[in-house]
Amino acid sequence: MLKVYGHLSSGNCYKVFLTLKQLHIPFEWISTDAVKQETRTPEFLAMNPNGKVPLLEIAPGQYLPESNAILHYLADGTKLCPSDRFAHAQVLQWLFFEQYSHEPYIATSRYVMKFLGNPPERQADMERWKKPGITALNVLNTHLTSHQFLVANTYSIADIALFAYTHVAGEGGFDLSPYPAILNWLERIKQQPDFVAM
Ligand SMILES: N[C@@H](CCC(=O)N[C@@H](CS)C(=O)NCC(=O)O)C(=O)O
Repeated sequence: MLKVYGHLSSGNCYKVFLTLKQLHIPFEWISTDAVKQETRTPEFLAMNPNGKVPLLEIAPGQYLPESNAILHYLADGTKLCPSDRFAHAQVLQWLFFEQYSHEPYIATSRYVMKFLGNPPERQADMERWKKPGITALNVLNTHLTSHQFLVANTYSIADIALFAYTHVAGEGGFDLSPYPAILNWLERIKQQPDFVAM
């Protein structure tokens, strides 16, 4: 059975949890709390030298880190990942967008506010992350103004990857009220079969 090392307060880990649930794939969840440094033990570093969750154990000794690589591994060939070549590439486009243009600003702001208590020494970071975070939300909102879902008007792992930290963006100080298309899309995702909240 697949094993997942992760913590459900992390959006990156929640993405994997939601994908497994919606695909009805059995798995064992091994709670691993990054805030408590449980990803930095010698045992964990032997499995993922990058010291981060989520981590998928496919078979004994066969590990896959990086949330969006895990989503692709799980969903490829299923209803959550289109097989059409262009649509498939568009899914990857949004997964890369999430990791490069969205998560580094929106997830990190949430981490500083929710888990570190928004300390004064991180205010310069918070200020620096605001503009690119807003840009990412604008990109999403503009696309969703004319699309029901991110790719091919069908719910996919692209939506799961972007849902994870967008729906809790407020916890990082990003107000979603100026983005009606995002708010409607978040509601559509919550209506999907076997949806589970974070
Ligand atoms: N790009 C990675 C990011 C993973 C990541 O940043 N994980 C955090 C929790 S959300 C973590 O494990 N941090 C622990 C650390 O860096 O020590 C992914 O998408 O999986």
